[in-house]
Amino acid sequence: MTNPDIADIFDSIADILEFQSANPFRVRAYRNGARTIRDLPESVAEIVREGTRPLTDLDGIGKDLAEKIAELVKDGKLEFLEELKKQVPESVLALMRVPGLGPKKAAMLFKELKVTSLEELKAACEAHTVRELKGFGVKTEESILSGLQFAADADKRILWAEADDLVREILVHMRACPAVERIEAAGSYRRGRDTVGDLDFLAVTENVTAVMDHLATFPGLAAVESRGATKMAGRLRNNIHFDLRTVQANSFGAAMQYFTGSKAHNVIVRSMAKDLDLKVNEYGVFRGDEQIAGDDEQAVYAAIGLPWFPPELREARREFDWAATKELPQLVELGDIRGDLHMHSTWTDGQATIEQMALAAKARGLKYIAMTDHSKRVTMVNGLDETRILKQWEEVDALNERLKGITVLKGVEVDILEGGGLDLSDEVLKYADWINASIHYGQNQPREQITRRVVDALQNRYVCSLSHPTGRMLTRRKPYEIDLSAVMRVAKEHGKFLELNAHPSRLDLDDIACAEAKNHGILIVVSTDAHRPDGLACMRYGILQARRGGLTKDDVLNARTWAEVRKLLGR
Ligand code: DGT
Ligand code: CA
Ligand code: CA
Ligand code: ZN
Repeated sequence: MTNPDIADIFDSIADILEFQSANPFRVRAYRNGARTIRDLPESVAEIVREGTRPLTDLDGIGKDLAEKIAELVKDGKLEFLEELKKQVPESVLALMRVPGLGPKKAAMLFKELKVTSLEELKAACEAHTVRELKGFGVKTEESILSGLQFAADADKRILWAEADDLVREILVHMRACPAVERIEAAGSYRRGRDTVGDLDFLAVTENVTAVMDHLATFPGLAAVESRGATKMAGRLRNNIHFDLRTVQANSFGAAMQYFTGSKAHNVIVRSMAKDLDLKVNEYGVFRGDEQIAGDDEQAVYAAIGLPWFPPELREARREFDWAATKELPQLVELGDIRGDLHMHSTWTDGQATIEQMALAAKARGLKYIAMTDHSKRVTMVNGLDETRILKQWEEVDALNERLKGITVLKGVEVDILEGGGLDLSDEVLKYADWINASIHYGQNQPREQITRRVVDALQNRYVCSLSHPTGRMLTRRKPYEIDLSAVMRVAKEHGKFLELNAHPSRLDLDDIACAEAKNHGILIVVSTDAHRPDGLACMRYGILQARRGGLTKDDVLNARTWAEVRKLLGR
Protein backbone atom coordinates (compact mmCIF):
# COMPACT_ATOMS: atom_id res chain seq x y z
CA MET A 1 0.00 0.00 0.00
CA THR A 2 1.88 3.09 -1.23
CA ASN A 3 1.13 6.66 -0.21
CA PRO A 4 -0.55 7.46 -3.55
CA ASP A 5 -2.72 4.32 -3.17
CA ILE A 6 -3.95 5.49 0.22
CA ALA A 7 -4.42 9.05 -1.02
CA ASP A 8 -6.50 7.83 -3.97
CA ILE A 9 -8.72 5.84 -1.63
CA PHE A 10 -9.34 8.90 0.56
CA ASP A 11 -10.15 10.92 -2.54
CA SER A 12 -12.65 8.28 -3.62
CA ILE A 13 -14.30 8.44 -0.20
CA ALA A 14 -14.49 12.23 -0.48
CA ASP A 15 -16.05 11.88 -3.95
CA ILE A 16 -18.74 9.54 -2.70
CA LEU A 17 -19.51 11.59 0.41
CA GLU A 18 -19.77 14.70 -1.73
CA PHE A 19 -22.13 12.91 -4.08
CA GLN A 20 -24.27 12.00 -1.08
CA SER A 21 -24.25 15.66 0.08
CA ALA A 22 -22.46 14.74 3.28
CA ASN A 23 -21.15 17.41 5.65
CA PRO A 24 -18.59 19.49 3.68
CA PHE A 25 -16.15 19.49 6.59
CA ARG A 26 -16.13 15.72 6.57
CA VAL A 27 -15.44 15.72 2.84
CA ARG A 28 -12.68 18.21 3.36
CA ALA A 29 -11.07 16.08 6.09
CA TYR A 30 -10.63 13.26 3.56
CA ARG A 31 -9.35 15.60 0.86
CA ASN A 32 -6.82 17.13 3.26
CA GLY A 33 -5.75 13.70 4.41
CA ALA A 34 -5.28 12.60 0.81
CA ARG A 35 -3.13 15.63 0.04
CA THR A 36 -0.99 15.22 3.15
CA ILE A 37 -0.30 11.58 2.38
CA ARG A 38 0.29 12.09 -1.32
CA ASP A 39 2.95 14.73 -0.55
CA LEU A 40 4.56 12.92 2.36
CA PRO A 41 8.25 12.09 1.77
CA GLU A 42 8.07 8.92 3.93
CA SER A 43 5.94 5.80 3.63
CA VAL A 44 2.81 5.87 5.77
CA ALA A 45 2.61 2.07 5.64
CA GLU A 46 6.05 1.88 7.21
CA ILE A 47 5.13 4.30 9.97
CA VAL A 48 2.18 2.06 10.77
CA ARG A 49 4.16 -1.18 10.60
CA GLU A 50 7.11 0.06 12.60
CA GLY A 51 5.00 2.03 15.04
CA THR A 52 7.69 4.69 15.32
CA ARG A 53 5.16 7.41 16.00
CA PRO A 54 1.42 7.95 15.92
CA LEU A 55 -0.05 8.87 12.54
CA THR A 56 -1.96 11.65 14.22
CA ASP A 57 1.36 13.51 14.38
CA LEU A 58 0.90 14.18 10.67
CA ASP A 59 -0.89 17.40 9.79
CA GLY A 60 -4.45 16.81 8.68
CA ILE A 61 -4.57 13.24 10.04
CA GLY A 62 -6.96 12.92 12.97
CA LYS A 63 -7.93 9.88 14.94
CA ASP A 64 -10.51 8.71 12.41
CA LEU A 65 -8.22 8.88 9.40
CA ALA A 66 -5.36 7.31 11.36
CA GLU A 67 -7.54 4.29 12.12
CA LYS A 68 -8.56 4.01 8.49
CA ILE A 69 -4.94 4.10 7.36
CA ALA A 70 -4.05 1.38 9.86
CA GLU A 71 -6.89 -0.76 8.55
CA LEU A 72 -5.76 -0.20 4.96
CA VAL A 73 -2.18 -1.17 5.72
CA LYS A 74 -3.29 -4.23 7.66
CA ASP A 75 -6.10 -5.54 5.40
CA GLY A 76 -5.29 -3.93 2.06
CA LYS A 77 -8.87 -2.62 1.94
CA LEU A 78 -11.32 -0.53 3.88
CA GLU A 79 -14.68 -1.74 5.15
CA PHE A 80 -16.07 1.82 5.12
CA LEU A 81 -15.23 2.32 1.43
CA GLU A 82 -16.68 -1.07 0.48
CA GLU A 83 -19.93 -0.02 2.19
CA LEU A 84 -19.98 3.32 0.36
CA LYS A 85 -19.33 1.63 -2.97
CA LYS A 86 -22.40 -0.52 -2.46
CA GLN A 87 -24.44 2.65 -2.11
CA VAL A 88 -23.00 4.43 -5.15
CA PRO A 89 -21.61 2.47 -8.10
CA GLU A 90 -18.25 3.46 -9.61
CA SER A 91 -19.77 4.40 -12.98
CA VAL A 92 -22.07 6.89 -11.28
CA LEU A 93 -19.13 8.55 -9.55
CA ALA A 94 -17.55 9.16 -12.95
CA LEU A 95 -20.46 11.53 -13.61
CA MET A 96 -19.36 14.10 -11.07
CA ARG A 97 -15.88 14.25 -12.57
CA VAL A 98 -17.27 15.58 -15.84
CA PRO A 99 -16.21 19.24 -16.04
CA GLY A 100 -19.27 21.40 -15.39
CA LEU A 101 -21.02 18.73 -13.34
CA GLY A 102 -20.62 18.98 -9.59
CA PRO A 103 -21.74 16.35 -7.10
CA LYS A 104 -25.15 18.03 -6.78
CA LYS A 105 -25.97 17.99 -10.48
CA ALA A 106 -24.56 14.48 -10.87
CA ALA A 107 -26.81 13.28 -8.06
CA MET A 108 -29.84 14.84 -9.79
CA LEU A 109 -29.03 13.14 -13.08
CA PHE A 110 -28.77 9.87 -11.25
CA LYS A 111 -32.03 10.32 -9.33
CA GLU A 112 -34.22 11.98 -11.94
CA LEU A 113 -32.96 10.49 -15.20
CA LYS A 114 -31.51 7.24 -13.87
CA VAL A 115 -28.25 8.06 -15.61
CA THR A 116 -25.63 5.63 -14.31
CA SER A 117 -22.66 5.99 -16.66
CA LEU A 118 -20.87 8.43 -18.96
CA GLU A 119 -22.31 6.68 -22.01
CA GLU A 120 -25.85 7.11 -20.67
CA LEU A 121 -25.11 10.73 -19.86
CA LYS A 122 -24.00 11.35 -23.42
CA ALA A 123 -27.13 9.67 -24.77
CA ALA A 124 -29.34 11.71 -22.45
CA CYS A 125 -27.72 14.95 -23.60
CA GLU A 126 -28.12 13.97 -27.24
CA ALA A 127 -31.78 13.09 -26.64
CA HIS A 128 -32.17 16.56 -25.04
CA THR A 129 -33.72 15.18 -21.86
CA VAL A 130 -31.04 16.77 -19.67
CA ARG A 131 -32.14 20.30 -20.56
CA GLU A 132 -35.61 19.56 -19.17
CA LEU A 133 -34.28 19.02 -15.64
CA LYS A 134 -34.78 21.78 -13.14
CA GLY A 135 -31.69 24.01 -13.00
CA PHE A 136 -30.07 22.54 -16.14
CA GLY A 137 -31.21 24.11 -19.44
CA VAL A 138 -29.80 24.09 -22.97
CA LYS A 139 -26.48 25.70 -22.07
CA THR A 140 -25.76 23.23 -19.29
CA GLU A 141 -26.57 20.37 -21.60
CA GLU A 142 -24.16 21.68 -24.21
CA SER A 143 -21.42 22.25 -21.68
CA ILE A 144 -21.84 18.71 -20.34
CA LEU A 145 -21.36 17.36 -23.86
CA SER A 146 -18.17 19.34 -24.36
CA GLY A 147 -17.06 18.38 -20.85
CA LEU A 148 -17.50 14.71 -21.72
CA GLN A 149 -15.19 15.15 -24.69
CA PHE A 150 -12.66 16.97 -22.51
CA ALA A 151 -12.75 14.19 -19.91
CA ALA A 152 -12.30 11.55 -22.60
CA ASP A 153 -9.26 13.37 -24.05
CA ALA A 154 -7.77 14.30 -20.69
CA ASP A 155 -7.97 10.78 -19.37
CA LYS A 156 -5.31 9.62 -21.75
CA ARG A 157 -2.63 12.14 -20.73
CA ILE A 158 -0.61 12.45 -17.54
CA LEU A 159 0.90 15.47 -15.81
CA TRP A 160 4.45 16.33 -16.80
CA ALA A 161 5.55 16.02 -13.17
CA GLU A 162 4.19 12.48 -12.98
CA ALA A 163 5.99 11.61 -16.23
CA ASP A 164 9.16 13.15 -14.82
CA ASP A 165 9.12 10.87 -11.76
CA LEU A 166 8.77 7.82 -13.99
CA VAL A 167 11.37 8.96 -16.52
CA ARG A 168 13.96 9.52 -13.82
CA GLU A 169 13.33 6.08 -12.35
CA ILE A 170 13.62 4.43 -15.74
CA LEU A 171 16.80 6.27 -16.66
CA VAL A 172 18.44 5.25 -13.38
CA HIS A 173 17.33 1.65 -13.92
CA MET A 174 18.53 1.56 -17.53
CA ARG A 175 21.85 3.30 -16.94
CA ALA A 176 22.75 0.50 -14.54
CA CYS A 177 22.71 -1.88 -17.52
CA PRO A 178 26.22 -2.36 -18.98
CA ALA A 179 24.82 -2.81 -22.50
CA VAL A 180 23.35 0.72 -22.44
CA GLU A 181 25.87 3.18 -23.83
CA ARG A 182 23.46 6.02 -23.62
CA ILE A 183 19.75 6.53 -22.96
CA GLU A 184 17.61 9.66 -22.98
CA ALA A 185 13.93 10.56 -23.01
CA ALA A 186 12.53 12.39 -26.05
CA GLY A 187 8.96 13.27 -27.16
CA SER A 188 6.62 15.72 -25.47
CA TYR A 189 8.31 14.96 -22.14
CA ARG A 190 11.55 16.47 -23.39
CA ARG A 191 9.65 19.43 -24.81
CA GLY A 192 8.20 20.03 -21.34
CA ARG A 193 4.56 19.91 -22.39
CA ASP A 194 2.21 20.37 -19.42
CA THR A 195 0.76 16.92 -20.03
CA VAL A 196 2.37 13.95 -21.70
CA GLY A 197 0.66 11.29 -23.81
CA ASP A 198 3.34 8.62 -23.67
CA LEU A 199 7.03 8.31 -22.90
CA ASP A 200 9.62 7.96 -25.67
CA PHE A 201 13.10 6.62 -24.92
CA LEU A 202 16.15 6.36 -27.16
CA ALA A 203 19.06 4.10 -26.31
CA VAL A 204 22.44 3.61 -27.96
CA THR A 205 23.64 0.04 -27.74
CA GLU A 206 25.51 -2.75 -29.53
CA ASN A 207 23.36 -5.32 -27.74
CA VAL A 208 19.68 -4.69 -28.28
CA THR A 209 18.55 -7.91 -26.63
CA ALA A 210 20.33 -7.15 -23.37
CA VAL A 211 18.85 -3.64 -23.26
CA MET A 212 15.29 -4.84 -23.87
CA ASP A 213 15.69 -7.65 -21.36
CA HIS A 214 16.85 -5.12 -18.81
CA LEU A 215 13.89 -2.82 -19.42
CA ALA A 216 11.61 -5.82 -18.96
CA THR A 217 12.87 -6.06 -15.37
CA PHE A 218 11.94 -2.46 -14.49
CA PRO A 219 9.82 -2.74 -11.31
CA GLY A 220 7.30 -0.16 -12.53
CA LEU A 221 6.62 -2.06 -15.75
CA ALA A 222 3.10 -3.46 -16.11
CA ALA A 223 3.24 -5.16 -19.50
CA VAL A 224 5.37 -5.48 -22.62
CA GLU A 225 3.11 -5.04 -25.65
CA SER A 226 5.55 -5.50 -28.49
CA ARG A 227 9.21 -6.21 -29.04
CA GLY A 228 10.95 -5.95 -32.40
CA ALA A 229 14.45 -5.59 -33.79
CA THR A 230 14.89 -1.97 -32.66
CA LYS A 231 11.62 -1.10 -31.00
CA MET A 232 9.88 -2.11 -27.82
CA ALA A 233 6.59 -0.80 -26.43
CA GLY A 234 4.50 -1.44 -23.37
CA ARG A 235 2.75 -0.08 -20.32
CA LEU A 236 4.08 1.18 -17.04
CA ARG A 237 2.26 1.56 -13.75
CA ASN A 238 -0.92 3.66 -13.91
CA ASN A 239 -1.38 2.48 -17.48
CA ILE A 240 1.24 4.84 -18.92
CA HIS A 241 2.45 3.82 -22.36
CA PHE A 242 6.11 3.88 -23.41
CA ASP A 243 8.15 3.41 -26.58
CA LEU A 244 11.82 2.47 -26.60
CA ARG A 245 13.94 2.65 -29.70
CA THR A 246 17.53 1.54 -30.00
CA VAL A 247 19.87 3.33 -32.40
CA GLN A 248 23.48 3.33 -33.53
CA ALA A 249 25.73 5.95 -31.98
CA ASN A 250 26.16 7.66 -35.36
CA SER A 251 22.38 8.26 -35.54
CA PHE A 252 21.74 9.27 -31.95
CA GLY A 253 21.52 13.03 -32.57
CA ALA A 254 19.25 12.59 -35.57
CA ALA A 255 17.00 10.20 -33.63
CA MET A 256 16.79 12.60 -30.69
CA GLN A 257 15.84 15.38 -33.10
CA TYR A 258 13.27 13.21 -34.86
CA PHE A 259 11.63 11.68 -31.78
CA THR A 260 11.62 14.85 -29.73
CA GLY A 261 9.30 16.39 -32.30
CA SER A 262 6.97 18.01 -32.33
CA LYS A 263 5.61 16.55 -35.51
CA ALA A 264 4.76 20.05 -36.77
CA HIS A 265 8.29 21.26 -36.00
CA ASN A 266 9.78 18.30 -37.87
CA VAL A 267 7.63 18.92 -40.93
CA ILE A 268 9.23 22.35 -41.27
CA VAL A 269 12.73 20.99 -40.63
CA ARG A 270 12.27 18.45 -43.41
CA SER A 271 10.98 20.98 -45.90
CA MET A 272 13.86 23.33 -45.16
CA ALA A 273 16.26 20.44 -45.72
CA LYS A 274 14.56 19.64 -49.00
CA ASP A 275 15.13 23.19 -50.20
CA LEU A 276 18.85 22.53 -49.66
CA ASP A 277 18.64 19.21 -51.54
CA LEU A 278 19.16 17.35 -48.27
CA LYS A 279 17.19 14.58 -46.65
CA VAL A 280 16.56 14.30 -42.89
CA ASN A 281 15.28 11.26 -41.09
CA GLU A 282 15.85 9.49 -37.79
CA TYR A 283 19.22 8.19 -39.06
CA GLY A 284 20.82 11.45 -40.06
CA VAL A 285 21.03 14.27 -42.57
CA PHE A 286 21.92 12.96 -46.03
CA ARG A 287 23.24 14.48 -49.23
CA GLY A 288 22.47 11.70 -51.66
CA ASP A 289 23.75 8.58 -49.89
CA GLU A 290 26.30 10.41 -47.79
CA GLN A 291 25.46 11.01 -44.12
CA ILE A 292 26.63 14.56 -43.35
CA ALA A 293 25.32 14.69 -39.74
CA GLY A 294 23.74 12.26 -37.30
CA ASP A 295 25.59 11.56 -34.06
CA ASP A 296 25.02 15.00 -32.60
CA GLU A 297 21.72 16.91 -32.50
CA GLN A 298 23.32 20.32 -32.78
CA ALA A 299 25.19 19.20 -35.90
CA VAL A 300 21.94 17.89 -37.38
CA TYR A 301 20.37 21.33 -37.10
CA ALA A 302 23.58 23.03 -38.25
CA ALA A 303 23.65 20.92 -41.43
CA ILE A 304 20.31 22.48 -42.37
CA GLY A 305 21.49 25.96 -41.47
CA LEU A 306 19.50 26.06 -38.25
CA PRO A 307 20.50 26.81 -34.68
CA TRP A 308 19.98 24.19 -31.96
CA PHE A 309 16.50 24.84 -30.57
CA PRO A 310 15.79 24.31 -26.88
CA PRO A 311 13.25 21.44 -26.94
CA GLU A 312 10.66 23.65 -25.20
CA LEU A 313 10.48 25.81 -28.35
CA ARG A 314 9.97 23.00 -30.85
CA GLU A 315 6.25 23.52 -31.44
CA ALA A 316 6.27 25.21 -34.86
CA ARG A 317 5.15 28.47 -33.30
CA ARG A 318 7.71 31.21 -33.71
CA GLU A 319 11.04 29.36 -33.45
CA PHE A 320 11.83 29.37 -37.17
CA ASP A 321 11.11 33.11 -37.46
CA TRP A 322 13.44 33.74 -34.54
CA ALA A 323 16.08 31.53 -36.11
CA ALA A 324 15.83 33.42 -39.41
CA THR A 325 16.52 36.74 -37.70
CA LYS A 326 18.98 35.24 -35.20
CA GLU A 327 16.70 36.29 -32.34
CA LEU A 328 16.18 33.00 -30.56
CA PRO A 329 15.35 34.09 -26.99
CA GLN A 330 17.74 33.31 -24.16
CA LEU A 331 15.17 31.38 -22.11
CA VAL A 332 14.76 31.96 -18.39
CA GLU A 333 16.38 29.38 -16.09
CA LEU A 334 15.62 28.17 -12.59
CA GLY A 335 18.81 29.80 -11.36
CA ASP A 336 17.55 33.22 -12.47
CA ILE A 337 14.72 33.17 -9.92
CA ARG A 338 15.28 35.32 -6.84
CA GLY A 339 11.95 35.25 -5.06
CA ASP A 340 8.64 33.44 -4.72
CA LEU A 341 5.55 35.60 -4.42
CA HIS A 342 2.79 33.12 -3.61
CA MET A 343 2.67 30.67 -0.70
CA HIS A 344 0.68 29.69 2.38
CA SER A 345 1.35 28.99 6.05
CA THR A 346 -0.42 27.39 9.02
CA TRP A 347 -2.34 30.66 9.39
CA THR A 348 -4.62 29.19 6.69
CA ASP A 349 -4.25 25.91 4.77
CA GLY A 350 -0.46 25.67 4.70
CA GLN A 351 1.34 23.01 6.70
CA ALA A 352 4.37 24.98 7.91
CA THR A 353 4.95 28.19 9.81
CA ILE A 354 6.03 31.39 8.10
CA GLU A 355 9.51 30.96 9.53
CA GLN A 356 9.79 27.38 8.25
CA MET A 357 8.74 28.50 4.79
CA ALA A 358 11.22 31.36 4.87
CA LEU A 359 14.11 29.13 5.92
CA ALA A 360 13.21 26.56 3.26
CA ALA A 361 13.14 29.30 0.63
CA LYS A 362 16.49 30.60 1.80
CA ALA A 363 17.95 27.10 1.57
CA ARG A 364 16.83 27.10 -2.07
CA GLY A 365 18.77 30.27 -2.68
CA LEU A 366 15.81 32.66 -2.75
CA LYS A 367 16.23 36.20 -1.42
CA TYR A 368 12.60 37.04 -0.75
CA ILE A 369 9.20 35.43 -0.37
CA ALA A 370 5.71 36.84 -0.04
CA MET A 371 3.49 35.11 2.50
CA THR A 372 0.11 35.20 0.78
CA ASP A 373 -2.43 33.35 2.88
CA HIS A 374 -6.10 33.27 1.92
CA SER A 375 -8.57 35.97 2.89
CA LYS A 376 -11.72 35.38 4.93
CA ARG A 377 -14.07 34.43 2.07
CA VAL A 378 -12.26 31.11 1.91
CA THR A 379 -13.92 30.01 5.13
CA MET A 380 -13.02 26.35 4.73
CA VAL A 381 -9.35 27.07 5.32
CA ASN A 382 -9.89 29.67 8.03
CA GLY A 383 -9.10 32.58 5.68
CA LEU A 384 -7.75 35.73 7.30
CA ASP A 385 -10.03 38.60 8.27
CA GLU A 386 -8.80 42.17 8.85
CA THR A 387 -7.81 41.53 12.46
CA ARG A 388 -5.91 38.33 11.87
CA ILE A 389 -4.09 39.58 8.83
CA LEU A 390 -2.78 42.60 10.69
CA LYS A 391 -1.63 40.22 13.40
CA GLN A 392 0.11 38.03 10.82
CA TRP A 393 1.91 41.03 9.43
CA GLU A 394 3.14 41.91 12.92
CA GLU A 395 4.59 38.42 13.09
CA VAL A 396 6.25 38.98 9.70
CA ASP A 397 7.78 42.24 10.91
CA ALA A 398 9.16 40.52 13.99
CA LEU A 399 10.44 37.62 11.90
CA ASN A 400 12.31 39.93 9.52
CA GLU A 401 14.15 41.37 12.54
CA ARG A 402 15.53 37.91 13.24
CA LEU A 403 16.01 36.42 9.78
CA LYS A 404 19.22 36.90 7.85
CA GLY A 405 19.65 36.50 4.10
CA ILE A 406 15.94 36.39 3.25
CA THR A 407 13.12 38.92 3.39
CA VAL A 408 9.52 37.96 4.06
CA LEU A 409 7.00 40.26 2.43
CA LYS A 410 3.64 41.01 3.95
CA GLY A 411 1.19 39.60 1.46
CA VAL A 412 -2.23 38.14 0.97
CA GLU A 413 -4.12 36.13 -1.64
CA VAL A 414 -7.25 38.22 -1.62
CA ASP A 415 -10.43 36.67 -2.98
CA ILE A 416 -12.28 38.24 -5.87
CA LEU A 417 -15.85 37.92 -4.60
CA GLU A 418 -18.66 36.29 -6.60
CA GLY A 419 -20.54 39.55 -6.84
CA GLY A 420 -17.42 41.58 -7.68
CA GLY A 421 -15.09 43.50 -5.40
CA LEU A 422 -12.38 42.23 -3.09
CA ASP A 423 -12.69 40.38 0.18
CA LEU A 424 -10.57 42.86 2.18
CA SER A 425 -10.84 46.63 2.28
CA ASP A 426 -8.23 49.06 0.99
CA GLU A 427 -7.81 50.19 4.61
CA VAL A 428 -6.02 46.89 5.24
CA LEU A 429 -4.65 46.13 1.78
CA LYS A 430 -2.69 49.36 1.78
CA TYR A 431 -0.30 47.94 4.40
CA ALA A 432 0.68 44.94 2.27
CA ASP A 433 3.92 44.68 0.31
CA TRP A 434 2.50 42.27 -2.25
CA ILE A 435 -1.07 41.25 -3.13
CA ASN A 436 -2.29 38.40 -5.30
CA ALA A 437 -5.93 38.51 -6.31
CA SER A 438 -7.65 35.30 -7.26
CA ILE A 439 -10.99 33.65 -7.94
CA HIS A 440 -12.08 30.65 -5.90
CA TYR A 441 -15.87 31.04 -5.99
CA GLY A 442 -18.34 31.57 -8.79
CA GLN A 443 -16.12 29.80 -11.31
CA ASN A 444 -19.07 28.77 -13.46
CA GLN A 445 -20.27 32.29 -14.15
CA PRO A 446 -20.64 33.48 -17.75
CA ARG A 447 -17.66 34.97 -19.56
CA GLU A 448 -18.61 38.64 -19.23
CA GLN A 449 -19.26 38.33 -15.52
CA ILE A 450 -15.98 36.59 -14.65
CA THR A 451 -13.99 38.89 -16.90
CA ARG A 452 -15.63 41.95 -15.32
CA ARG A 453 -14.80 40.72 -11.79
CA VAL A 454 -11.16 40.18 -12.72
CA VAL A 455 -10.82 43.41 -14.67
CA ASP A 456 -12.27 45.34 -11.71
CA ALA A 457 -9.92 43.61 -9.29
CA LEU A 458 -6.92 44.53 -11.42
CA GLN A 459 -7.92 48.16 -11.19
CA ASN A 460 -7.59 48.16 -7.42
CA ARG A 461 -4.52 50.23 -6.74
CA TYR A 462 -3.06 47.78 -4.20
CA VAL A 463 -3.47 44.54 -6.13
CA CYS A 464 -0.17 43.48 -7.75
CA SER A 465 -0.90 40.29 -9.62
CA LEU A 466 -3.67 37.94 -10.72
CA SER A 467 -3.14 34.38 -9.47
CA HIS A 468 -3.92 31.20 -11.45
CA PRO A 469 -5.72 33.39 -14.00
CA THR A 470 -7.84 30.72 -15.71
CA GLY A 471 -8.48 28.31 -12.83
CA ARG A 472 -7.73 25.25 -14.92
CA MET A 473 -6.79 21.96 -13.27
CA LEU A 474 -4.99 19.80 -15.79
CA THR A 475 -6.85 16.57 -16.64
CA ARG A 476 -9.59 17.53 -14.15
CA ARG A 477 -11.12 20.96 -14.65
CA LYS A 478 -11.44 23.17 -17.66
CA PRO A 479 -10.36 26.81 -17.39
CA TYR A 480 -13.18 29.13 -16.49
CA GLU A 481 -14.67 31.29 -19.16
CA ILE A 482 -12.52 34.38 -19.15
CA ASP A 483 -11.53 36.86 -21.81
CA LEU A 484 -7.79 36.76 -21.27
CA SER A 485 -7.08 39.37 -23.94
CA ALA A 486 -9.31 41.84 -22.14
CA VAL A 487 -7.61 40.97 -18.85
CA MET A 488 -4.20 41.52 -20.43
CA ARG A 489 -5.13 44.91 -21.84
CA VAL A 490 -6.21 46.06 -18.39
CA ALA A 491 -3.19 44.50 -16.68
CA LYS A 492 -0.88 46.34 -19.05
CA GLU A 493 -2.71 49.62 -18.65
CA HIS A 494 -2.61 49.47 -14.85
CA GLY A 495 0.90 48.07 -14.49
CA LYS A 496 -0.23 44.71 -13.06
CA PHE A 497 1.43 41.32 -13.36
CA LEU A 498 0.05 37.89 -14.20
CA GLU A 499 0.95 34.69 -12.42
CA LEU A 500 2.22 31.48 -13.88
CA ASN A 501 1.21 29.18 -11.05
CA ALA A 502 3.88 26.46 -11.01
CA HIS A 503 1.82 23.73 -9.39
CA PRO A 504 2.09 20.78 -11.81
CA SER A 505 -1.66 20.38 -12.15
CA ARG A 506 -2.24 24.09 -12.69
CA LEU A 507 0.57 25.58 -14.81
CA ASP A 508 -1.74 28.54 -15.19
CA LEU A 509 -1.17 30.72 -17.26
CA ASP A 510 -0.21 28.15 -19.85
CA ASP A 511 2.67 28.51 -22.30
CA ILE A 512 0.60 30.13 -25.04
CA ALA A 513 -0.96 32.70 -22.72
CA CYS A 514 2.52 33.51 -21.38
CA ALA A 515 3.65 34.28 -24.91
CA GLU A 516 0.58 36.47 -25.37
CA ALA A 517 1.30 38.30 -22.12
CA LYS A 518 4.83 38.94 -23.33
CA ASN A 519 3.42 40.43 -26.54
CA HIS A 520 1.37 42.77 -24.37
CA GLY A 521 4.53 43.73 -22.46
CA ILE A 522 3.24 42.21 -19.21
CA LEU A 523 5.72 40.62 -16.82
CA ILE A 524 4.93 37.12 -15.57
CA VAL A 525 5.32 36.07 -11.95
CA VAL A 526 6.30 32.42 -11.66
CA SER A 527 5.06 31.28 -8.25
CA THR A 528 4.83 27.96 -6.46
CA ASP A 529 1.69 28.50 -4.34
CA ALA A 530 3.51 26.19 -1.90
CA HIS A 531 1.54 24.84 1.05
CA ARG A 532 4.59 23.23 2.67
CA PRO A 533 8.37 23.62 2.41
CA ASP A 534 8.92 21.05 -0.34
CA GLY A 535 6.16 22.68 -2.38
CA LEU A 536 8.76 25.32 -3.19
CA ALA A 537 10.37 22.72 -5.46
CA CYS A 538 7.52 23.21 -7.95
CA MET A 539 9.28 26.29 -9.27
CA ARG A 540 11.03 24.19 -11.91
CA TYR A 541 7.71 23.09 -13.44
CA GLY A 542 6.74 26.72 -13.78
CA ILE A 543 10.07 27.63 -15.33
CA LEU A 544 9.64 24.88 -17.91
CA GLN A 545 6.29 26.36 -19.01
CA ALA A 546 7.71 29.88 -18.99
CA ARG A 547 10.43 28.65 -21.34
CA ARG A 548 7.80 27.10 -23.61
CA GLY A 549 6.20 30.52 -23.71
CA GLY A 550 9.51 31.93 -24.94
CA LEU A 551 10.09 33.96 -21.78
CA THR A 552 13.54 35.29 -20.93
CA LYS A 553 14.84 36.36 -17.56
CA ASP A 554 13.68 39.91 -18.34
CA ASP A 555 10.10 38.75 -18.88
CA VAL A 556 9.84 37.21 -15.41
CA LEU A 557 9.17 39.59 -12.57
CA ASN A 558 10.62 37.46 -9.79
CA ALA A 559 13.93 37.10 -11.61
CA ARG A 560 14.45 40.65 -10.32
CA THR A 561 15.55 41.75 -6.87
CA TRP A 562 12.84 42.83 -4.46
CA ALA A 563 14.16 46.40 -4.69
CA GLU A 564 13.61 46.33 -8.46
CA VAL A 565 10.15 44.78 -8.07
CA ARG A 566 9.18 47.48 -5.58
CA LYS A 567 10.26 50.16 -7.99
CA LEU A 568 8.03 48.62 -10.67
CA LEU A 569 5.17 48.59 -8.18
CA GLY A 570 5.67 52.31 -7.74
CA ARG A 571 6.10 52.00 -4.01
P1 DGT B 1 2.48 12.88 -26.77
O1 DGT B 1 3.14 11.57 -26.55
O2 DGT B 1 1.12 12.79 -27.33
O3 DGT B 1 2.50 13.75 -25.56
O4 DGT B 1 3.33 13.70 -27.86
P2 DGT B 1 4.71 13.34 -28.57
O5 DGT B 1 5.16 14.57 -29.26
O6 DGT B 1 5.66 12.72 -27.61
O7 DGT B 1 4.27 12.33 -29.69
P3 DGT B 1 4.63 10.79 -29.97
O8 DGT B 1 4.93 10.05 -28.73
O9 DGT B 1 3.53 10.28 -30.83
O10 DGT B 1 5.92 10.85 -30.88
C1 DGT B 1 7.14 11.34 -30.40
C2 DGT B 1 7.81 12.15 -31.45
O11 DGT B 1 8.22 11.32 -32.53
C3 DGT B 1 6.93 13.20 -32.08
O12 DGT B 1 6.96 14.42 -31.36
C4 DGT B 1 7.53 13.34 -33.46
C5 DGT B 1 8.04 11.98 -33.76
N1 DGT B 1 7.09 11.22 -34.57
C6 DGT B 1 6.36 10.19 -34.17
N2 DGT B 1 5.63 9.70 -35.16
C7 DGT B 1 5.87 10.46 -36.24
C8 DGT B 1 5.41 10.50 -37.58
O13 DGT B 1 4.59 9.69 -38.01
N3 DGT B 1 5.92 11.47 -38.37
C9 DGT B 1 6.83 12.35 -37.92
N4 DGT B 1 7.29 13.29 -38.71
N5 DGT B 1 7.27 12.35 -36.68
C10 DGT B 1 6.81 11.43 -35.85
CA1 CA C 1 5.27 10.76 -26.46
CA1 CA D 1 5.32 7.59 -28.44
ZN1 ZN E 1 -2.67 30.18 -3.14
